[in-house]
Amino acid sequence: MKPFLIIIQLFVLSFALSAQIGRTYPDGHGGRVFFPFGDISFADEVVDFQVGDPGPIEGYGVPEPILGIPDYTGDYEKKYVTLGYGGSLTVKFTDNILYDIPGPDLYIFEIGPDVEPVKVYISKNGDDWIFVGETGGGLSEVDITDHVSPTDIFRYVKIIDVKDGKSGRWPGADVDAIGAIGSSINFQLSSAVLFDFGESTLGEDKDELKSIGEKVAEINGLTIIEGYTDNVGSQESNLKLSQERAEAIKNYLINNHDIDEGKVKVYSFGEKNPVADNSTEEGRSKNRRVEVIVFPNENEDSKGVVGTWDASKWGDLHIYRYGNKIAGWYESDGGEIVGEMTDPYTFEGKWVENDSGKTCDSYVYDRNHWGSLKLKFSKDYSTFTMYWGYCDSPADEKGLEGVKK
Ligand SMILES: [Ca+2]
Ligand SMILES: [Ca+2]
Ligand SMILES: [Ca+2]
Repeated sequence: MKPFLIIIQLFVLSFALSAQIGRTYPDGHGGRVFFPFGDISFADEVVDFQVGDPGPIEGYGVPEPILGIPDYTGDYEKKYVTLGYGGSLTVKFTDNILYDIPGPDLYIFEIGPDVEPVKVYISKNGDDWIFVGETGGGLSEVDITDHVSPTDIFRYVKIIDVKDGKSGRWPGADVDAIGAIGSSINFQLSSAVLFDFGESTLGEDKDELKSIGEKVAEINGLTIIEGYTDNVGSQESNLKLSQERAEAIKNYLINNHDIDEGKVKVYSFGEKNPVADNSTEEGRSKNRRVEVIVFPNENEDSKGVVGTWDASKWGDLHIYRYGNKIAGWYESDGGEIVGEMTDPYTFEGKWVENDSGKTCDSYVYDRNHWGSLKLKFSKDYSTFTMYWGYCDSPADEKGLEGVKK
């Protein structure tokens, strides 16, 4: 029985890690957009929806299809929300956050032939809103740089239809998904599991904390620990308790995992920014929490791989990077690459296509045409040589040469 159990464990581990690897998603208009943290980058909860007037035909004025990864493939699938004329929708990120990175930070996946404009607002707490721009006319990405401070963390996005398209059966903007390109992981820890009521000494159950510690150590970047309480007791005692609990988590992490104390910052918020209703016991329990946000460690090596490459029969290959994680896409057959830099000049990972001519037994990114891929870059990053294989076989077949454009 033992070998069997080990196999299961390895499978679960590799699946959990791959869910965080950056990848590109179709933008609905023929291109692709890279999200450094992959599937978790997208909105997780609908907070508020005010359908516009006139509204869409029945079945399309429902907000939930906007959550998760962009999944609209065409026709009459109900995988998007139609806002209606002047409608507004507020979503929240829970397993990730939005922050400012170089370039665009937020992407609104609008579908349909006409890109109908929406005004975009962001918020830290769901109450105070910052206007960050308007999409439309082919522009779906928003750069929040001019409106925020570098270390600000946002969890809410609101879009409001600007009343451009009134006619037809789908008035207002049609939105498939909202994603944070400038994103990072947000771990939520329940105080009920970690601490006795009103206490700030860690209890016995540390399983969840241990697994978070391993991930924080692996990502190895700036880590922010935020403490929160419910609204029972004085503001002052709640601030103190949330500070002590956040400190307890910090001490556990730096004492038990390979995490540099200088990279960990602690903030206490007391009863501010509740995630649930404080008038019920269930809600108060959810509000008693510690959130751990870890920013990726930017690796300055191998910057030269980023950009557009002329990859002969693959067409243009677009490569994006975040830390050591690499993702990209190429023009032929819906091609996509994903993997990491194993040294400053070597990419190792996978290619995925719609129909490569050979079908694999398993799936990568929902497709069973894939294989192994290695790109060896020249020292000045002007060219690369590709090595590849089908499915699980090693990348030992010499393939095309790429030239930086
Ligand atoms: Ca998410
Ligand atoms: Ca930015
Ligand atoms: Ca959708």
